[in-house]
Amino acid sequence: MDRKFYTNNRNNLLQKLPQGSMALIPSGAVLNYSLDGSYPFEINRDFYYFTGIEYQNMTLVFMKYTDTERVVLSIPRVDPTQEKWTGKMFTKKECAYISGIDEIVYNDELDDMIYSLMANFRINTAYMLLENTRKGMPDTLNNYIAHDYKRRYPLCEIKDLTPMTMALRLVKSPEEIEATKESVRICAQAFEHTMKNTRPGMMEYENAANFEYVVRKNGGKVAFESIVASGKNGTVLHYVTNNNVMQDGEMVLMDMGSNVGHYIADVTRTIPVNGVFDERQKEIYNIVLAGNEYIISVAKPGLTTTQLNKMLIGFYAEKLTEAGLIEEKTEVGEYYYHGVSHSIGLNVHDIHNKDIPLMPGMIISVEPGLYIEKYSLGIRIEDDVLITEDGCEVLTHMIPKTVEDIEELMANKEIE
Ligand SMILES: [Mn+2]
Repeated sequence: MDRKFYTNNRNNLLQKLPQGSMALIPSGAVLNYSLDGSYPFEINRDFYYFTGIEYQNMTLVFMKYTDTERVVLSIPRVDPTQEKWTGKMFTKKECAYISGIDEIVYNDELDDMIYSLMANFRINTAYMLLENTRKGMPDTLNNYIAHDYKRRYPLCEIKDLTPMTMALRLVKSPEEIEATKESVRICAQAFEHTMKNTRPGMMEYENAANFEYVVRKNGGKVAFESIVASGKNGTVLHYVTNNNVMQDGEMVLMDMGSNVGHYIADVTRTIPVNGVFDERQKEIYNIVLAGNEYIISVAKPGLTTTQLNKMLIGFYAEKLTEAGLIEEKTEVGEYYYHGVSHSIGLNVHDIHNKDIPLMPGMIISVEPGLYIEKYSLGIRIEDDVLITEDGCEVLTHMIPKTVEDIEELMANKEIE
């Protein structure tokens, strides 16, 4: 993306901010898990959306007061000692070049700048990224910063910025759609390589490694911990241990994603470990596939993902009754227990509200599944679709998903 994209995004947010307010978006920090070992750094996706810069300990500040609209980027001073350990740090000039922001200050100058605005009552509301914390876990960095502001500026009201950034990020620009298509292209190649090289006796993690190999070789990263779940493991929605042997006669569910330039493809395919479906597998698989195709055929602007999910449940009620798996329509929940769609973008589960009507330019997953423990069978088929003016376009169409196409692909195995 070039800096026009980021500048445009910032202007859109400035328009939404009320007079007398500021918005504060930290880029994130490197967090330790033990001793001096740190978790891999993940840039805050809102920060990235407005700057294109990937570096810790920066803060983006929007200010709007008395006919003034300002965007200030605060960055750490270049520290030559630290550079010897962790590499070159960004200069002001480099940050300006990437983001198009011209007002850049150092972190030790930011507090005074904000203090003077607050002291003059120019700012009465601060929008921050307020996050849900997991039960029993310490507060997140962003919530900590919000509390700190509340303590230092008790007269300033703290509000959640997320609804405003969500409204912008939900609908993808043409550049973002192109970036997603590039991620899909690499994801598709990685899936094809993995599917071709699946055989009985291999470990689930070998499939994850095959997928990751292709993604990384093409300059991407995996978007989330790969799920490779064979046999009954497939009935656990987020099974990530991936340490079982894939047995002859089982199906293996693979929910894996690529992150290329931070745009994400999130795909699930479920295939027979030995390359050929048996009759029962084929029957259940084709119900899920029909559900996937049905939701793709109805998805269009105006519907919500809650409505799509209800339509899928109605569809399943009929098909599962026909298949003799349920007697009452209410029993669908026995075999299908998640939502059919989520928004996709810079985050795998991008910011989204299930009751917002779909709009052209949104990218969502379509991922029906059926999980039947008594058959040791978990099947999910997930595509990524772009909502268009009157329907949707399947971005992940090139990744085989019919019984015939999967069997044909797997018959041309690369390894013995
Ligand atoms: Mn998904």
